[in-house]
Amino acid sequence: GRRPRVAVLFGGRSSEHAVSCVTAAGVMGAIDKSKYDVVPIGIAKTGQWVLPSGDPSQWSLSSAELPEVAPSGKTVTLAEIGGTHQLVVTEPNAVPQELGSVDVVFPLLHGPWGEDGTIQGLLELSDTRYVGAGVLASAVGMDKHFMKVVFEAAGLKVGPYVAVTDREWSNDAEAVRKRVDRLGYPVFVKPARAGSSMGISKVDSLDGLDAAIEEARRHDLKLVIEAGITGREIECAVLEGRGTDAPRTSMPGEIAVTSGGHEFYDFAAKYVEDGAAALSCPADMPEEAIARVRELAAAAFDAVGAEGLSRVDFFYTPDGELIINEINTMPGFTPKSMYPQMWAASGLPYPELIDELIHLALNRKTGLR
Ligand code: G1L
Repeated sequence: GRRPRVAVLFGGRSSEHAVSCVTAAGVMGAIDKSKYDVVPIGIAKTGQWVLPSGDPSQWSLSSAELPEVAPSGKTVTLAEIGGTHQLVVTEPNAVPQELGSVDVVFPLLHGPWGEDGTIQGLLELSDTRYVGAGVLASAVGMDKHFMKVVFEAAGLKVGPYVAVTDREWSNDAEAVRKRVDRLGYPVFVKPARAGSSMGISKVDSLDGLDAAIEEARRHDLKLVIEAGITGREIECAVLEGRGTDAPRTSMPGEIAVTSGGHEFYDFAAKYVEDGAAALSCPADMPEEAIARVRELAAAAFDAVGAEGLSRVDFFYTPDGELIINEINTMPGFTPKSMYPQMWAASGLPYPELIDELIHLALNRKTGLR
């Protein structure tokens, strides 16, 4: 039969546009093209969907200029034609050209207008299958506040935190400062919903709090402020089970920040300075703790109702406690990122991981549809 058509959707309006482009390059470089018909679709920073010109598979973050989807004349739209949704390319002064229907979309988008469930909603409305989490899990995975609420309800241990809305900060900043004070310092001030580590700062005393709040509020008017937790940073990769199987978990990994003097694992440590963050997988932990990490990671995946994949991050405290930090339904996904590396170290190489994710999306039971 014909090869399933896989559209790789990347770029987008968020601050992680370039990361998305580099991720798409990694994915497109590893997809088996004898098995799948791959169609790259770029989203320019303007929001315009385009057929990218040039060769996106060459993009990297180490080059002098950051990769970017250029707005172009070749606009892509999803149109309903004869009862099915198809991709159509429109060029000025040319007859619209049908690209045909897409069997599955790989939505490599992060942040607002992509990771928060909105792209997933668009794909639901157009009856298009897609890799990864659905609308609700994507939205919960994007919101560090509701994520904690869901984890707590599922009996997972989360660290002390306060959520701060725009209304609370605007009407009674002093009450917010008092609530934060009860956490003790240091605290981490974070926008509740923002891609990656944008707008996050560590605050060592009340003196720095207001500035950190104002900085985080540039990214989102809702914030979470978390007590600093002493512990090792342990992560686990989760992959949805096939059919009715339980989620599969990788060996846990540990992030060791080895250079650059980053106080915590921030955007620069993750994406910019080569080798600033190193993963050791499997993490050096007792077997019993490894088993607990894997159980908790699968429980977190189920708690938010994730599908496809998620990376679950924990703190492993000196007294052996595992505190969940967050779930990421759209983790870093270049071949060098933590999620693919943890699977590689657990016996599932990047190309096979991608194949498995596409398989899961193509064979997903759709229920309501
Ligand atoms: F499609 C998947 F598999 F669900 C998926 C989607 C997005 C996996 C990983 C990502 N990750 C990203 O988009 C990003 C973190 C690289 C940001 Cl652009």
